[in-house]
Amino acid sequence: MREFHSVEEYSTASAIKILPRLRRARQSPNAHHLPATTLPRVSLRHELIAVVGSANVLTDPELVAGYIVDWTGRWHGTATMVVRPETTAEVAAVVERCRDLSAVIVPQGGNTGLVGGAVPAPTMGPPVVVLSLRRLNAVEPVDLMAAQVTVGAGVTLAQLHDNLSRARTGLEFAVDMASRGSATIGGMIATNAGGIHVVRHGGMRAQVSGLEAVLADGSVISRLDGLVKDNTGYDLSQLIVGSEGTLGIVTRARLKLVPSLPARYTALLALDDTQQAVDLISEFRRSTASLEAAEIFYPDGLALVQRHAGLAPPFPRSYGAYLLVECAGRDDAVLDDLAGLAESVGAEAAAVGLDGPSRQRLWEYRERHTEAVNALGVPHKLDVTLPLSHLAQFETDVRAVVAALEPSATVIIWGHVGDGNLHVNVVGPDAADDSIDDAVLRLVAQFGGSISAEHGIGRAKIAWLPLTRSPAEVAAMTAIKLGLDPARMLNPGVIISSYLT
Ligand code: 2HG
Ligand code: ZN
Repeated sequence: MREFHSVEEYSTASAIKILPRLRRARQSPNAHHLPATTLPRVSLRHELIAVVGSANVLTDPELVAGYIVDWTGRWHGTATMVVRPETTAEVAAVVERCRDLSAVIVPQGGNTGLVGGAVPAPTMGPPVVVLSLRRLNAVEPVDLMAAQVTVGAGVTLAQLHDNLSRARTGLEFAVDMASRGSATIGGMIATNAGGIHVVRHGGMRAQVSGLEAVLADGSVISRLDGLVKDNTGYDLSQLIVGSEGTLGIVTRARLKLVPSLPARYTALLALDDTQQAVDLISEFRRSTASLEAAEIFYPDGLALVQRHAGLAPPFPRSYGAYLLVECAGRDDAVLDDLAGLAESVGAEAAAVGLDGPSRQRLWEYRERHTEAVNALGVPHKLDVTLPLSHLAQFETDVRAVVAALEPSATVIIWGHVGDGNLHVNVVGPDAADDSIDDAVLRLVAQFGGSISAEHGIGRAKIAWLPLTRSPAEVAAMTAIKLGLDPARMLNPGVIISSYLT
């Protein structure tokens, strides 16, 4: 492997001049229909203080501010207060008090979501309580026999990874992603988060053995027994996975673990285009079991990340597309897998990370895209999946579609190529202007794709749900929502549009 050059060989690029962030209000197309309550806010506040204590009911606008705007700045709203319970019983009591006083609840984990699903809408009639789950942050001892662990909803992904690595059980949690430091397990379950290992292990849904959740009537469902087989009616845990806080509030989860794989190597391959990446990965997947991640990005995104993060270029010249591949296994046989792939593109077009720091340097080119784009302005984020057979054509066409509508827009694309999942980020159009979103999502539907791969529907994509879900499916989802939450108290205006009810 020594003939492949390392990433440190090239000089450091200068830092990007960061443009000021646009922070404009965006009107929600989905006004809430509950009648405004006449009860004074103060009684709701007193009721909630009685449950969680005054230190955990926030009404000071400065303290509330961080809970009512999302990370991109595109989604923000108003809240009467933020409440921070510590236990499932407290969450249930908060839900009951809110129900009795006709307040609505916006559940929130690490607030790293990208579709506005964890922050309130700008205008809601009734009092709005942001219910932060971050204090439910216990990691219980690993169940070695079952290879499972039970954690609180507020545990961050990084906390879980660190905890498992310190426990030295030989087990790890399969899901990983760039927002690991802040994203919470509860939020990741609510959005059915994907991340970088879906190609091997699946997303959050595949890792959830069962969960505990508080429903809109304050009742608690708890499926934390860890049974591998359980055919006793509807799988309520899986119904709540991906429901974005609209059916129940996740408080704890029992997660499946996978064996840690000590041999782990990463390669960055410089390619001509998306089709070459799709072809390489499809063939590689057929011939090896060690593929752990297959990520794609493009020269414009790479240049942006280099300037933003002050990183040296990975190759002496620019290429049409970059494929980051990680393989993991029990021994160095996985290095042969990766070496074969690298050799197929030629030594000059492959950089290999053989140890932690060099792998990390390669991952930075990929993982720092989100922050680099955010530094340009408030992005339109379009997380989409396509059939692999159409991915390359979509990547070409989507650039043309955006350029035709908004020639001055900056389009940066990256994603999880092994999953057919691209993150189309568009900076330039006003945050309230949906015409780019509309054109991109219609193109996705034409190609037989899905308008959300791993980020969810939230408030951002509600208008386009019928593009890729049939009327019968939307009606069934609405019936489930109204069956479990007839007053539409849990995260109103997310996933299910209020005009359908
Ligand atoms: C990623 O894969 C995340 O980097 C975020 O899903 C994508 O910022 C985005 O658009
Ligand atoms: Zn992603």
